[in-house]
Amino acid sequence: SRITVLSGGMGGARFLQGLLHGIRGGEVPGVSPEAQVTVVANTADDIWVHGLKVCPDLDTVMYTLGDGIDPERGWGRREETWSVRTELAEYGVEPTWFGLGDRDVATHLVRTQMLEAGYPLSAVTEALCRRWLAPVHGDGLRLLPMTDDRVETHVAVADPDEPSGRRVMHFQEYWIRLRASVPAETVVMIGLDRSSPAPGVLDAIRDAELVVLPPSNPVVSVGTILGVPGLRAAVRDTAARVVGLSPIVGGTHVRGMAEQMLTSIGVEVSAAGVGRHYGARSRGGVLDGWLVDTRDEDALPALRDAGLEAAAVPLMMTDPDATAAMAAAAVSLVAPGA
Ligand code: GDP
Ligand code: FO1
Ligand code: CA
Repeated sequence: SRITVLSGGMGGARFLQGLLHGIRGGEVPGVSPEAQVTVVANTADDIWVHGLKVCPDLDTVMYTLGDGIDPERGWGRREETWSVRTELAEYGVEPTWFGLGDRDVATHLVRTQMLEAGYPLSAVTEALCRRWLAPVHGDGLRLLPMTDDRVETHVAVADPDEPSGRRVMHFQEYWIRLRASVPAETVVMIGLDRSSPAPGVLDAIRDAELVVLPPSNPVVSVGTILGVPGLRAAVRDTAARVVGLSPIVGGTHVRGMAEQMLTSIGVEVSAAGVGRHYGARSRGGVLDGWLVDTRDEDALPALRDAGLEAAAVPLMMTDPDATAAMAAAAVSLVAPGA
């Protein structure tokens, strides 16, 4: 089996943990335990801080699946220390709001040096994953950036102190410093329209038997991946079955800022709203099936009217077994002849 997952950071990483746990345990019907899983990760969160290139979603997936993640924070390294961050703050060097961990700095130094030596982000990611993924997953798991080109999500918020009445900032500042506590008037993905899929990405979608849109942020994680020119069409046209799982449960996100992002693009903050936003492939969208939480089962008729296979199952990723069950439900929802 060949499965390709379009992932953001924490939500996608947690889903992947459960998916791999289930597959390798032979608990996902119709998927061989040796299935090849390819992750296409969002890179529009990427940010240059203190001269270092930080790739939050790539690193969150890499650390989570390599067992280096801090389980409480859900991002950054376990057993982390913050001396570099503290010293930078002592110098008054901004951004002091960015959580730069000492162990994490080594990852950013390796990445920045390789980029400056001319390696594309995909080669850098492959090199970092030789440490983090190969020992645990062998060649059964591949992590690809959605593009090697620079793409950054920026957010405009109202700011009366600005002559224009608004201030544009990097998405990381909107999330980390403001905690998405003010509405995002506009979300722009700088560079997205002129980016190209990274090597292997289109083939990973075309050659897959199953493409999964995990419970990641539909706007700034999956939305940006689908926004890379050629990607949406590749998903729409692949011979693979395409299934998604809702990150919205009971009318709001489980964590993070999907509610604010969906609102800023005018999409209803509901499991049905997101399912319709992605759309059925039979109607020009990207999905064959859409999984919602049991709390949202009243959305099933509308989703089916929209041309989607739909089912309601427990959708809280409380532990790898629960997530593996979600993954198995997603696979069987769109299994050929389902
Ligand atoms: P980020 O890049 O770190 O924000 O992570 P993602 O974009 O991959 O995922 C963020 C999304 O995961 C949020 O919109 C959450 O609602 C969703 N999420 C987190 N935990 C769960 C869960 O247990 N179940 C579901 N259905 N969604 C979840
Ligand atoms: N998230 C935070 O809430 N606070 C931070 O200080 C922070 C720093 C950080 C550093 C490296 C990294 O890979 C991720 C980091 N994140 C932090 C998570 C990051 O903001 C993610 O992009 C969010 O989960 C939203 O996508
Ligand atoms: Ca992210």
